[in-house]
Amino acid sequence: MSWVSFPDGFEWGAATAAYQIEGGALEDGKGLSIWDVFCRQPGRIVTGENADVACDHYHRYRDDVALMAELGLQTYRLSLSWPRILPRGRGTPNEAGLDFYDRLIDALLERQIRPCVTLYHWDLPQSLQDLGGWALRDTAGWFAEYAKLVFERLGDRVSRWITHNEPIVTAMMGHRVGVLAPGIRDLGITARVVHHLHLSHGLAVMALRATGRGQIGITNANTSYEPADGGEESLQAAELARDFDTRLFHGPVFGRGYPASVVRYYESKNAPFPVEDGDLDVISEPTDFLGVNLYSRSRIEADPARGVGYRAAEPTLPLTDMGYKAAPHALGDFVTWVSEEYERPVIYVTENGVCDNTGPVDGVVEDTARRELLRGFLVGLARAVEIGADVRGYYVWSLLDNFEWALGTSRRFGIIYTDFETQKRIPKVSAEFYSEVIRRNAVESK
Ligand code: IFM
Repeated sequence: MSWVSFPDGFEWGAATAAYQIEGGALEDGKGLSIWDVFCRQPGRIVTGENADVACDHYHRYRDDVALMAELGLQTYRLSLSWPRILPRGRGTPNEAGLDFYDRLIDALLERQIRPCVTLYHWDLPQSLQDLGGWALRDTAGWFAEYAKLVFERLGDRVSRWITHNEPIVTAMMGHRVGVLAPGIRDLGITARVVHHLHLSHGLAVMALRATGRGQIGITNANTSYEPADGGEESLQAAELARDFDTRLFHGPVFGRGYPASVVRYYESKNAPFPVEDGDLDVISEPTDFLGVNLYSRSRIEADPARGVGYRAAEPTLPLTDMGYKAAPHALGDFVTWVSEEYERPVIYVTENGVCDNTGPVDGVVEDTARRELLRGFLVGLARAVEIGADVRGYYVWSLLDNFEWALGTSRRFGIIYTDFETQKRIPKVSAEFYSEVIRRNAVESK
């Protein structure tokens, strides 16, 4: 048995998102978000649930912060609910909402846990959706105003900010496939949403710079793409997959604009990205780090019959309870790829985790599938650092089992078990494993 170490100063954390854990959905002046509305539309959530209560973190945040301290977390990634702070998305702020985040951040700091705050993890104020949502260019400006408000209010205590969580999911799942809020299926709208999300990111970065303090980046959702075989066709197909999923969301931020193959595809469908003069400069305003979310890999092969020219090949690995390929090497592979592709940015792994629905038996949750896959991910990450990636920290997804969007509470990602009836929390075997990783700043490679 040997241990693989991480660099001194490497930060260990856990991540959550407001709508997935807070509850208190209709309390203290909070406005409705697109998720509050979406969950009430019949058939949208497989379990028929909503997250009005979720993990009840809105009322139990102090206990949850105490659990974080017991785990030894050094940092915690949370997201702000925009409609809790600005019930109508703009205009007069809700003091009670701001006060909640004040108290949460103070509770973290009292325990020496560094907050990392995401501005947007998918819960757009419904009032802004009613005006057109992310398809409307104005929404980017309103996002920047919201960002400025929270930078002013929380920036004395928060030094790590993330503009968007996984804009690809907002754009594609929310507006192209329509399985997440706001449930739209329209390619033209998707192109507008992609561009306005990017624009809003750049405007928020500029707003933070104007305050003269704090670090900021964006978090993208990623899959490690591998050609299905060594043939030239599969190699090219994997590059196309990277264009459509990875470079579309990294390229503009790193000053490379939209990939030509993707622009061609969208224009051929009469769905152009609505780029105006100067937009690409705003979007590529330099950031301090790149947030990497990664859960799995995909083997890619050519498919000339599909407009995009590629498809996912049959999986060859076992699947997790989410249906993702259990690919321990994927995290290190992707981090190495993205580091080389974009000239070695500072990276935080802002989400990585495993869906494992194992429940308690005699009060113990033996989620060994999660533990072993996490171990594999971390060993791969340590190797990626050894060979040159500048990774400064890691946030496991997730602190707690929570509301997994359209899948409700049917899928569990937490290292702490949530009993949604009683709100009892039980740290799982994976939590013990993670605490040891944190203590040693190293992972055992078996
Ligand atoms: O729960 C989500 C999270 O909100 C965004 N990234 C993926 C997680 C697991 O599906």
